Amino acid sequence: MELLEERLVSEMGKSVREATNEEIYSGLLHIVQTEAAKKLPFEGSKKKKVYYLSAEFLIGKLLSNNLINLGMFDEVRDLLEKNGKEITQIEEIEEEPSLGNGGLGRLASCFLDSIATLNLSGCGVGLNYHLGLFRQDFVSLQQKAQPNPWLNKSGWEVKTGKGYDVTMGGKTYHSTLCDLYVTGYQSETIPLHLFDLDTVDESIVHDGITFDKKDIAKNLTLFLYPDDSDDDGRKLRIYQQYFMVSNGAQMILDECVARGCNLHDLPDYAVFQINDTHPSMIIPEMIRLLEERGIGEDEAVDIVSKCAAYTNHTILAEALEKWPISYLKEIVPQLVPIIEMLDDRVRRKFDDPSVVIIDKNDTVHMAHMDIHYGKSVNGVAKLHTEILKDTELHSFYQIYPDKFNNKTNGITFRRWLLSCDPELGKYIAGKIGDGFICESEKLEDLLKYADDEQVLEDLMQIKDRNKVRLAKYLLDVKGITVDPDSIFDIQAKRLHEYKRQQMNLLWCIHHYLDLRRKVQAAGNAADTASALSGEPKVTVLFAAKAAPAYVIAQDIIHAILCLQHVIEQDPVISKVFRVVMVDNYNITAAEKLIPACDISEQISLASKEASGTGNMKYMLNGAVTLGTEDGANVEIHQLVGDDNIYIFGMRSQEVIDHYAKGDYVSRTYYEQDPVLHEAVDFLTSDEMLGCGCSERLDRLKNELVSKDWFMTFPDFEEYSKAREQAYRDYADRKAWARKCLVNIAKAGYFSSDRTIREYNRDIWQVE
Ligand code: 26Q
Repeated sequence: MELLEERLVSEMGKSVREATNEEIYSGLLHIVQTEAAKKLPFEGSKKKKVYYLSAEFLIGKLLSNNLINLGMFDEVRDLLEKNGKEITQIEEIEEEPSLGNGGLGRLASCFLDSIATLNLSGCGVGLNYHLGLFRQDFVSLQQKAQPNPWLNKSGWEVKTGKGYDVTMGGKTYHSTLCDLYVTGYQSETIPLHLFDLDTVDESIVHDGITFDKKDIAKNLTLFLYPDDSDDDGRKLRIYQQYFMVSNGAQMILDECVARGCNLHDLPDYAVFQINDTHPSMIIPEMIRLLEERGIGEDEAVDIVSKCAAYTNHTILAEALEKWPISYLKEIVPQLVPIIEMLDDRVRRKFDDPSVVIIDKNDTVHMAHMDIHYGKSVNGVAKLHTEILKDTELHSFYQIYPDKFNNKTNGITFRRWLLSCDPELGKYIAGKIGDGFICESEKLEDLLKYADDEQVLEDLMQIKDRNKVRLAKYLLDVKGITVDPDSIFDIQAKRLHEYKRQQMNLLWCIHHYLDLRRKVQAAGNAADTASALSGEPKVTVLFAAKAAPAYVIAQDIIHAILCLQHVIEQDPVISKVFRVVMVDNYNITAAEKLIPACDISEQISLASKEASGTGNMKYMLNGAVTLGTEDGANVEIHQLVGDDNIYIFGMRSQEVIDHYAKGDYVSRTYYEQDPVLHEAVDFLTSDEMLGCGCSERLDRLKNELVSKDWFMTFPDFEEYSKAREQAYRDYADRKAWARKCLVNIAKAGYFSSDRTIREYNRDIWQVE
């Protein structure tokens, strides 16, 4: 204690009591950095290393997480308290590094935590975006995207002084490399290498997030994924990707040579995990660099094919990256002959147009290159991997059955339990010991308390306090009032039609109309109060960012905000039912929402959500899932059993069959189901149009009635029934608590430590 206080005081030059929150933050940051650096492994102590290549790392705030991993959190919290300060206020100083869009980027960050925790030899490789994923504001009930700087105050980045030359579009750029330290839990630190360009100029951004997409020297690492709705945006994406992998490949070769590799034996020194196709150009780039260093073509292809491994995160066709070869000729002409050579080898071996790399329209299929020239292809949940093998990648599965494998996603329990819900973490440790933190399946020991009334009540009280904590956060930070004494039913994730926020919205409309009918039937004021007295009190929380170019997603956000507004105008109904859209969903908001959740909405159209990882976070924090048999929900269902989850809707095979036959007609449902009809019509009712934009609301209604590509109508009735059943069950506090306990106890399987052990066992084989 003395030591920490002395260090902090000497960092700040004043006592803890006198210091401002900013000064304490900086002081702690320096101490954490020093401690983290001491735990970097000695480079060269282990031969083989995994390079986790990813265009996204959704890191989240670092201070508390690092304090926990370094075993300093409690000491720091107590020291601050002793001096009249609160750790939560210090946390607020930090700007969140949002260098990712959603699931894929957050997964990459959880994986680095687990690689470090398991003391495996590895690192992350990515880009140092100056502006993270846009900040979302709501203006006139619509999403407005604003720049999201994080570097100014950060201080977490360590300039390495290293850098490489990268030639693209006829010019050579010299990179700079900064590292972030990723601390493991009571273990080593590993680096996240983020490449950058010194000439990037934040002042070119204007009017929200608009900027000159052609000025590569100024914009290369300016933004996470610029809008790729136009050609210049798409080309900038290729520049970013190549910059990332060329730097990465040069660094890998340097490091391996320094560890004693002679390049012929590169597969004994390096494995690169390709996180979706965004880093796929590492394959031709590495072949090019090996050839430049004197290795023959056949051998270079062979070496790279033994080092590369590819993870697929989506089966949505529109998200599979395909680039016109003309773009590559313009930006990375040095790779084109290599990609053509790789394609030629495929064509000579297989007489099947569905497995070529360059198709008849001169489009390059990045995933195809990964599968032919990587040693492993994995999906991210059992169902997802089966669908890849049976349908999307079936021809490849027939050629390379042994390359395909499943790695069900996981989450780090350090951030997603210990850090976001410290009270629950401590409580569990008090009951079953803290072994579960690293041996997650020990959480099952909690099951022995499944019928212990005291434990069940304790769990509910922790949840109640988390709901109060969320209510306070929403009020302080977002100016939103919610009633902690209501069911918190939450859907927080990127806005995408396949995730079906619009189906949740339709149910909310339906529920509102039902309540309104009950109030109207009651007539006078005294009766109104009793008309709603038996109703469950429910707060539906949405949080979602929509890609700026994704029009219908913006429309859905607008419709949710309009409904929120309409209900807020109704003082009677809003006592028992509220819809709240939380702005600017990010890791920080997730860490507040998840511990406070009662019902976790995981309602994607079956077959569309590769895995989901939010579903796992809610489960671990004692929420009950309301979901479809999709992604990892299937595995959650198997683990907790029918009584501890609410499953509804079409199964994946049924959905796949409908798409194959093209026989789904949404209008029929609209015409035949009066409840659905009424809810859909409300989108363009006088109340909604009174505050909303008719163009957006008309378009959304029309989209649903004439297309509904993600089949919300056929699932609507079962969804409503399951949801209403969950609300009724919630009334039995003890029975509900038991469901929460079983969910927590069974969540051990979803630790990213388990996932990373499997990657290492089956693909990486690093020490
Ligand atoms: C592709 C082409 C052009 C522009 C952008 C993209 C692009 C960008 C981001 C494609 C995909 C992404 C991100 C995908 C993603 O986050 N997928 C999610 O990955 C999670 C981790 O495996 C899964 O849990 C989710 O189910 C999956 O949706």
